[in-house]
Amino acid sequence: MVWKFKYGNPFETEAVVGSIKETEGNPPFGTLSLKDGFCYQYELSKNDVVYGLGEAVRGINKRGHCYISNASDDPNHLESTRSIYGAHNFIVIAGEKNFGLFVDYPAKLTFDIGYTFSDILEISCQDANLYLYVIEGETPYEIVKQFRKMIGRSYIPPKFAFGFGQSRWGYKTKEDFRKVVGGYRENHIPIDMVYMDIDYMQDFKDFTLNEENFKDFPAFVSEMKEQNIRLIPIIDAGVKIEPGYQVYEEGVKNGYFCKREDGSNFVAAVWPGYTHFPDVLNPEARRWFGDCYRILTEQGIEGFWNDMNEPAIFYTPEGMKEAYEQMRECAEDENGKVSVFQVRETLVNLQNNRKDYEAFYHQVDGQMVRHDKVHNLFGYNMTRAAGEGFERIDPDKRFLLFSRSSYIGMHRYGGIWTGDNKSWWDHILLNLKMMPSLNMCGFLYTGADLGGFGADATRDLLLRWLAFGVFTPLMRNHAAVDTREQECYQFEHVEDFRHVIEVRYRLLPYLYSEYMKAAVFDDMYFKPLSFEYPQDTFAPQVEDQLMLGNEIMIAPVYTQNAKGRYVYLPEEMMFIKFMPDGSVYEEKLPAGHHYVEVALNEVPLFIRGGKCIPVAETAESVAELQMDTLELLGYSGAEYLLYDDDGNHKDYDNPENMKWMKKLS
Ligand code: MIG
Repeated sequence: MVWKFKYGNPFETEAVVGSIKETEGNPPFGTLSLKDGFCYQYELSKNDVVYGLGEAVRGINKRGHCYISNASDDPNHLESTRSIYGAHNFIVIAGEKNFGLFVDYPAKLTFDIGYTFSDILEISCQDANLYLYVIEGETPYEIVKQFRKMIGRSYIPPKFAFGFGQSRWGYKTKEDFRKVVGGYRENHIPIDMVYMDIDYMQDFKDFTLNEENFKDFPAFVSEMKEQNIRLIPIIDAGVKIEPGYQVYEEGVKNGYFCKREDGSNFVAAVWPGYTHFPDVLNPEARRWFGDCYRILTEQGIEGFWNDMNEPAIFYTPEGMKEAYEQMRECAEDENGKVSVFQVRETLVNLQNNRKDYEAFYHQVDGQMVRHDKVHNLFGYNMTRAAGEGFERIDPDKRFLLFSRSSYIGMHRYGGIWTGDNKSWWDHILLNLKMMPSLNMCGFLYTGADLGGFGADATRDLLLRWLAFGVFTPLMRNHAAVDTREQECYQFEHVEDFRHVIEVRYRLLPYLYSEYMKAAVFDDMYFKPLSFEYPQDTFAPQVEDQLMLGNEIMIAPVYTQNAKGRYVYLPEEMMFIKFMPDGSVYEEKLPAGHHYVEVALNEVPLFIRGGKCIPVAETAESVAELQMDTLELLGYSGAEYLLYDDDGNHKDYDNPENMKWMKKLS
């Protein structure tokens, strides 16, 4: 059962597909006030759990803190951080009553989930112009499935995107890329993708290539493809202001950039220096920006990552002018009236300043819409631009696409990566907790920067993180410039890394099959334990284990120097470890609490009672995977429904993609 309420004059975000009849009046649960903006309250019962919010810090159970939907380029993902890149306004209350709430509102929105008062859930925002959806269901899992039907099928990447990828901010030349590919191929560590960060561009101009370093780029793309490597370039939101640069000229000529109130093009500094933002909320401009991707697809590129699309702003000329004035005042000031600290504050606040977001406009249906009113839709529509562009470029082909910023609705066009985490043990756990929440909001193709983006990775951290990353649809090692090099071959005993990544490829038929079933049937790939075991009293408290697909549970090790971990089994399961010598350790464990030993170079998982999973022989790339020599692991007599297809086309609903397999002994 779904209720849709309309308050004021909402902006059409197109998060929800298809039409749902509107209901008049008040939501069936909780209380609503429209006096001072929008304020919804619900009194939580003692044991109620609150799920959702997609990309956010803290637990799978979101109760006990305050979160703000306000797409932000913030590289500090701390417990106290209230906003990061995504704005995913969907929560599920589970307990006394079970219901979901989706607040379709593209500006700043606050979720106070038992923060101010421990039993009060309060959702509030300034303008009461929004749609509120209330979804009732038997269980939180049922509610999520209903919601997922409302928002449309999740994005499906090509199969190669389920391979392993290496990235680093700082690769500049063909030689840099060849070195990375060589490092993997020579050590026989499987890999399918190498990511190109901003340094491949000429002066950080979107859809250009550095003229000196990437002469004859199509030949280089083929050279890589011959080794089963896809190059995946980054695209940033800001288009460099530079007369003569084609993308800039076209945007200016056609009025496709975001405008100031006076109609001039809004200017913001990002990596290229001063840029304009493509007005991706305007369908015509979106079409144009999407078509720009063709410049690279025509050279053989099959995947992209969209960055800086909150959109991030380093500073604007207006902000800079004020800051200079203050600096001058401070320098000339003899009575200490302007403190240096005040100046420092001003300089820090140049970045991602609210004032700047209030100073530009989008053109939607002939109306000028002030950016801050629709702020959370920028990354969504930049990625939608690309996704719609690919449909025109080649309607039968799947492209790899993921974004940093997002809003619900974007899940139909691309995946996301979770942005600038750190090489911290805590962030392995944060990575794990975000995954099911993201799945609830439709984002299935997701993953974190494995090994951590900021700070220096250690060998053990990377190994443990990869042993979790084996299971995330997007499996990418990425790091920031000036951090310790963390490509797998940079560490001693490379064979351990080879083994862990080989397990990814061995499991790929299963992981791909479960991903595809989740996408095609609007289901979840990662689930909290409580979704599978709604009657279990411990399950809702488990925050460091996940159900994956219908057959397995995962429980990664995420503490340094640990030799294993405690794990909770809601039912009997088969404990599996992929051992470094290629063998598989199996042990049936009864329901309950256990301590399991897991060495740094082993990959653990648990097969649910009576189930089995397909496992392949390892391969060095997805293209080399043998699908005709699959073996089944798990309980004898168990059956498994395998989904498979060619991985490139969109024939998802063909019944021939599914076949039953049976484990005989
Ligand atoms: O201001 O392109 O999150 O993955 O390496 C930093 C450089 C810009 C932020 C992305 C990160 C990427 C980096 N980018």
